[in-house]
Amino acid sequence: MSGRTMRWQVLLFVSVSSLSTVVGQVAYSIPEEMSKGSVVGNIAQDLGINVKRLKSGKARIYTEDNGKYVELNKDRGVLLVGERIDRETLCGQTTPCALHLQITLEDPIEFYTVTVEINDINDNAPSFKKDEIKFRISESAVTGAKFVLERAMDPDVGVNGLQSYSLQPTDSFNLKLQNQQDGSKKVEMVLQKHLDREAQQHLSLILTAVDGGEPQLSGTVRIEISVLDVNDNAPVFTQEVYKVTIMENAAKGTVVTSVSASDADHGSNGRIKYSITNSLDQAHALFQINEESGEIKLIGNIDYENARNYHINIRASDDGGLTDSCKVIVEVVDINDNKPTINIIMAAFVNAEKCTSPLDFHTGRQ
Ligand SMILES: [Ca+2]
Ligand SMILES: [Ca+2]
Ligand SMILES: [Ca+2]
Ligand SMILES: [Ca+2]
Repeated sequence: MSGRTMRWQVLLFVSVSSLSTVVGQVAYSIPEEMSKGSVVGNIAQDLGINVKRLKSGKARIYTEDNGKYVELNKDRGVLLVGERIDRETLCGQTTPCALHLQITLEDPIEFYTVTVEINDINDNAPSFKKDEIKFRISESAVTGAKFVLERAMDPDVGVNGLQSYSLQPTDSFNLKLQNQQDGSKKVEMVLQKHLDREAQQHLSLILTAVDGGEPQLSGTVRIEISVLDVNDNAPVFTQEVYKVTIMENAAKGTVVTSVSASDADHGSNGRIKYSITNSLDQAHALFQINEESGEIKLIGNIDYENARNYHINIRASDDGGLTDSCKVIVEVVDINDNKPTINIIMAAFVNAEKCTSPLDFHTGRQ
């Protein structure tokens, strides 16, 4: 038996009834969880009864609920703990918690009442039903938004019961506790600053509940937050202007260049489609862009004598309708195809290889 468990108090009241039957009562106070056989009190001494009288009077002990928590040792004249007493099982949240016993003697009949108050010890830590609470919170959630958390339970009473909570870390969420009518607390976390999925997709917090016992006990639950995406980023091209050159005799299907934009959002919010937005010139007739890859191909015939450059306006759009634009400047490189003398020389060169006439070459080029 520890020093602590010896600190019980004894209250004694003895009175004499008008029927000459000695009626006495005694009250003890012990902590819960004392081991079987621990002394509750020296009942013979406290009631002023000789130990021999306990035996000759066939002293018997009764309890309201027939429990065997306390037993009478007639040889020693003491009350002993009959089985371990768990205050939480016996009384729940009710205080004070007490066992009510009667001791009877025969020849002559005597009747005593004994009250054993069971004091709480801090033998339960606050606990949560689950190990983990999951939230899915949009990155567009406004600051001040509240999220109800689970409450902890601590079956002990008074200071040994649940006292307070804390939440870590505190950079994104603060803890808000609100007293309820039933004496418990409503536990909420309040968003303190905007979430940004692009910066942090997942947050882990720890909610801790503590009691006020000595030593203090605590319980924790993990709070796992998945930040849901909203379309808050527009596509961004890697360059505002792309400059390329192309030979005026380039064949249809020639890849002119590729443009590229990126979008920090997730899924369809970050899926980019490219398009040519020119409306007044020939760009649509001459160039085609792959809407998925951004690759630009030549689909018509270009002629240096018609246009020395083309400005292709390109738009990148995500599925949410946010856009960016860039310009592709295509410089056409002259290959001197209108100078007959050179044509004749070239034709002669070609003829030497292909055995065709200069006239054929000119006809063939058109
Ligand atoms: Ca307890
Ligand atoms: Ca406790
Ligand atoms: Ca986006
Ligand atoms: Ca986003």
